Amino acid sequence: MFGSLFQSRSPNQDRIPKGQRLTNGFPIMTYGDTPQIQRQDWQFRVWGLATEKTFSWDDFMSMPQTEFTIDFHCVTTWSKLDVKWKGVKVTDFMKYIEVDPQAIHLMEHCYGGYTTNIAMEDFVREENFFAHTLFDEPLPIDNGGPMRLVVPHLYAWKSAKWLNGLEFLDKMQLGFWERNGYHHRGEPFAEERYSSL
Ligand SMILES: Nc1nc2c(c(=O)[nH]1)N[C@H]1C(S)=C(S)[C@@H](COP(=O)(O)O)O[C@H]1N2
Ligand SMILES: [Mo]
Repeated sequence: MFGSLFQSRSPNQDRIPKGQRLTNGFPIMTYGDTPQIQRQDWQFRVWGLATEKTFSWDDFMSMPQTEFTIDFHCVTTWSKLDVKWKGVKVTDFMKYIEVDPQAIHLMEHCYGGYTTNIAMEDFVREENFFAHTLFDEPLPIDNGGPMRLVVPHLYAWKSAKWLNGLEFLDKMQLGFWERNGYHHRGEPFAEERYSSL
């Protein structure tokens, strides 16, 4: 009896968090206008509790490049499996900057003004990337091109599109959606959808 029950489940069932449904397309989720930034004009700055430093597109291209395939979960209940990207691992990028040990949290900043916050321990993980390529094509502007962050283990609103800066902080501050009712962390398998603060 249990055998047939389990067989009727799709093999990917375990990869889909509770309350989520599979999508085959790639829905575009953007609040506000889409900033138009060319690669040659793109700049990326770190500041706050880190030595201030600005990186160009070429700086990022000279860092180690890695391909990765991940599942992507939006809090509005769609999940997309096996999304293929290429970019710079956060753990590799961290070798190029100097962070004060007091920094325990970050704000992700974007062209257009979007922000989202993330704890240091959620940010510096092997599976997190600055992504510039999606399914072997330059990252489309609607998906955050030229460069976005991808944080697979949290809801996709933490994967900031048109990323242009990281502010290192000694305490948690809330980003755009987090100030507007969403959870400060946003882990899909724990269904951390809405704020409990
Ligand atoms: N700058 C910026 N980044 C953003 C958003 C946004 O509105 N602005 N939306 C977030 C949300 S809610 C989701 S689900 C994903 C969607 O990424 P996609 O449009 O590539 O599917 O981007 C996230 N990053
Ligand atoms: Mo989302």
